[in-house]
Amino acid sequence: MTIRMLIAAGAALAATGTVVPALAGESLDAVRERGSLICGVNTGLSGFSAPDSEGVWAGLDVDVCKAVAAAILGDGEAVEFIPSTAQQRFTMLQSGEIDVLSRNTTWTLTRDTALGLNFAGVTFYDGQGFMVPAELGVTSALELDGATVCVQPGTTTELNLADYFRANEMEFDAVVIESFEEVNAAYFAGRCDVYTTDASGLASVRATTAPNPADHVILPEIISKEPLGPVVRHGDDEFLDIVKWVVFALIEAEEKGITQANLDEMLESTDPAVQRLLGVTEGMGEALGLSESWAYDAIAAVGNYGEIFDRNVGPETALGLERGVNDLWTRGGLMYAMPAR
Ligand SMILES: N[C@@H](CCC(=O)N[C@@H](CS)C(=O)NCC(=O)O)C(=O)O
Repeated sequence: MTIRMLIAAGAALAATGTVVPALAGESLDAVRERGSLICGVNTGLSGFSAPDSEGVWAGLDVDVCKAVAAAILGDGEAVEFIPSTAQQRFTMLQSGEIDVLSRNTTWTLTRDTALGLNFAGVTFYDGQGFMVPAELGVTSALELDGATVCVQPGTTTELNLADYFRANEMEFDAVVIESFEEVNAAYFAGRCDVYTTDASGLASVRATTAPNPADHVILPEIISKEPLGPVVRHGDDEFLDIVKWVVFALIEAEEKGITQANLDEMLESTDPAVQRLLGVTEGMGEALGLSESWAYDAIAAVGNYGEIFDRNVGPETALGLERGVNDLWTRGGLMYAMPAR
């Protein structure tokens, strides 16, 4: 055998022989049989997941579920949304009541291990902040010694709050309320001096729930890292792979300039990476146990990551968030898709 023949044989193997057909895991089978994805969301956090007056869910976390449903079933509307409080969410996933949790949930070590769950990526890099009534005249979190703080249980928020005050030798009284509606009502009724949660959550609560948003100030300190993303159960690698690669596909679509509007033109692209992602070159779908149009269908349903961000939480929305660290790595942010090949 010549060296040339060896290289050719190796290339052929790399192209075909190494692909092990994906075994359909339990979750994928269940979603297919049911004809819909059951997605756990929150009870109504505008920008991330909230129902409108007709009960139609919208938000960044909602779009992630729609993208997964589109990739599996070819239909982004084939999703049933189940609301959960912070405290209920992990039990719902562990018990099989939901297939995937997409609910501003922070990726932490214990959730990813001891709780029997797997995080499938990061769809929003966040951090915890504080909001106070402007009339208090507070300008820094370090002035909050002795404050009463409204917080929801079962959150990283509650834990970071205690860490931050202890580290800075400050005292606080927590007002711990499970229901989101009630914790908001308590803060706006003046039952606590401070509201703490993820900075995106503060922006959402201030823009959509405050009687007058200008009456509330979000303090400059960000006291934690809150990488938020979709979660699945341990023990179903195929389903984990699917959710993970759908998230990457949405990011890669933005990296490659593929949008909901130009998707069909992009089928003509001569870029091999675009051809692979959109299934023009076959193989990625088969590797995931899905149809070759999985990424095409996901992007057709909700657009690329940047479109999802802008539509739900970006500068033109009520939340008015900048891309910041959620921008693509090529523009100085953290969003980076692993290569689809
Ligand atoms: N990212 C944090 C906090 C998540 C959280 O539950 N935040 C609250 C406050 S923004 C929330 O989403 N509430 C909405 C609800 O309970 O429906 C975590 O994973 O623990």
